[in-house]
Amino acid sequence: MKLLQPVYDSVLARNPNQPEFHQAVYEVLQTLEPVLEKHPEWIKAGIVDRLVEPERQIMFRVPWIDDQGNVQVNRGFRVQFNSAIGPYKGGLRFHPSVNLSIIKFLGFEQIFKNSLTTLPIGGGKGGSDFDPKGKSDREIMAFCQSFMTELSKHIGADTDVPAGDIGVGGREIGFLYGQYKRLRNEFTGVLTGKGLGWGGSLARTEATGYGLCYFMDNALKAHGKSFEGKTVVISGSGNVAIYACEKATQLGAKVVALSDSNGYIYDPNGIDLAAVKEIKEVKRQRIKVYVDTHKDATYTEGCRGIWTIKCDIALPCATQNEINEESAKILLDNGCWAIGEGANMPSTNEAIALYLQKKIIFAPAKAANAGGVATSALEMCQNSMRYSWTFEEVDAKLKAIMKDIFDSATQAAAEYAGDKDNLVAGANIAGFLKVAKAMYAQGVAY
Ligand code: NDP
Ligand code: 2IT
Repeated sequence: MKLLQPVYDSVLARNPNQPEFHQAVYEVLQTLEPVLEKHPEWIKAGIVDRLVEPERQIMFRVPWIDDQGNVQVNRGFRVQFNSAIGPYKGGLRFHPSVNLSIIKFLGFEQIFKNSLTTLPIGGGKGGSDFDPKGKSDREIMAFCQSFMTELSKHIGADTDVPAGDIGVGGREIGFLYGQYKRLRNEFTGVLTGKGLGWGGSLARTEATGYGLCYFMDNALKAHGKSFEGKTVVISGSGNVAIYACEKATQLGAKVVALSDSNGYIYDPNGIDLAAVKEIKEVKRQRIKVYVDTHKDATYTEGCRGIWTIKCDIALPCATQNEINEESAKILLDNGCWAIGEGANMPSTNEAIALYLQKKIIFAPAKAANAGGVATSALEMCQNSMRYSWTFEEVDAKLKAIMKDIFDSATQAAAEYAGDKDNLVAGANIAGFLKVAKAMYAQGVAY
C-alpha cells in the first residue's frame, strides 16, 4: 500500500483495540490504490479519510429484568457509517462477543455491499452483547423492548433501517417492531425481516442463502462448472446456512456438513434439511441432536474441524474469521476448488491471500452475501408502495441482482486489477466507485 498507507496508519492510531475493524479496512484499502491513481480529485477531497470514520456512533445502556426478577445490563450499539447513497441500512447482531470493533467492521463492509446491490441504501450496523441462548421468550421480549426504547430515537424509515443478523431473526424483529410502533405511533418500514402479515417481504428469510448460491452459480458457470453433483460443506446452521443448504441442494449439490459454535455434523447421505429446520427453527436445539435420528451421520465437537472434510465447494456461513490460514490450507489440500462467503469476513486476510495465490474460485462476502440486504431493500420498496410482490417476483429480482453484482465485480476486477477473477478487488472497487462519486458530488462542510 502506498497512497493509502497514511489513511490506514491513522485508522490504527485512532482506533486502538479494534482488530476486526482494522482487518476489514486493510482488506478494502489495499485494493483501492489503482482507483485513486485514476482519481486524484478524490484524494484531495479526502474521500477515503472520510469513508473510514463513521458518520455517527451510538452506544447505550440496555437495562432489563430477567425471569428471576434481577436487573441485567447489556450494552447496545448502532454505528451509522455512511449515508451517501441512501438511509443507513444493516443488521443487528445479538451475541456475547459483540463490541465496537465487531460492529464497526460489519458497518464498514456494509457500505460497499449495499452499494453493490444497485439499490439506494447506505451502510450501518448495530447490536448488543446480549446472549439470547437459554433465554425465555419473555426475557427476549424484555430485552428487545428496552433496546428499542433507546434505538427508536436514532432510526426511521428514511433515516436508518435495521434488520437481523446473528441472534436476531423473525421473533426478535417482531418484538423490536412492536416496541417501535408503541413509542412512535406509526406503521412504517423502519425494520426489515418483518413477518409476512405485517409488512415483511416474501423470500427475505431465504434471501441471503439463496443469493449466495445464485452468486456462486454465476461464478461457477464463468469457469464452465456448476453445483450439479458437487460435494459441499457449509458451516453454521442458522438463517444463512439453512437456506444456502436448501438452494445448493436444489441446484444439484450434495451438502454433507453443517455446524454450530459447539461442533459439526457430517452426513455422507446428504443433509436432511427438513430435520435441521425442525431442530434449529422450531425447537431451537443444538445441531448435535441431528445424529440421534440419522444413523449414518456423525457429530464432532469443535467447529474448526469442519474444514478438514473433503469437498469441492465450501460455503462458510457462521461468523468472522472462522477460516484461518491453517484451515484454508487443509481445505485446499483436500481438493476444495471454490469458496463462497455467506458469513461476513469468515476468512482471515491470510486465508484470502492463499485463495488468490492458488487461483481458486473465490466469492467474497460483500458480493456473495448481498442478497439478504438487497431483499431488505426490496422490502423497503414494497413498504413505501404499500404493496407486496409474490415470492416468484422477489426471487426473480434477487437472482437478477446477484447476476448484476457478479458482472460488475468481474468488470471492475478486469479494469482495475487486470484480473477478472479477482473478485476481492472487483467487489471492493465496484462498491466504492458509486459511494465515492456520491460523496464527491455532495461536498464537504467548508
Ligand atoms: P444465525 O444467528 O441465524 O446463525 C448463526 C450461526 O452461526 C449459528 O449456527 C451459530 O451457532 C453460528 N455461530 C455464531 N457465532 C459463532 C461463533 N463465534 N463460532 C462458531 N459458530 C458461530 O445468524 P445468520 O445465519 O443470520 O448469520 C450468519 C452469518 O451470516 C453472520 O456472519 C452474519 O453476519 C452473516 N450474514 C447474515 C445475513 C442475514 O440476512 N441474516 C446477511 C448477510 C450476512 P450457535 O447457534 O452455536 O451460536
Ligand atoms: O450482513 C448483512 O448484510 C445483514 N445482516 C442483512 C442486513 C439487512 O439490512 O438486511
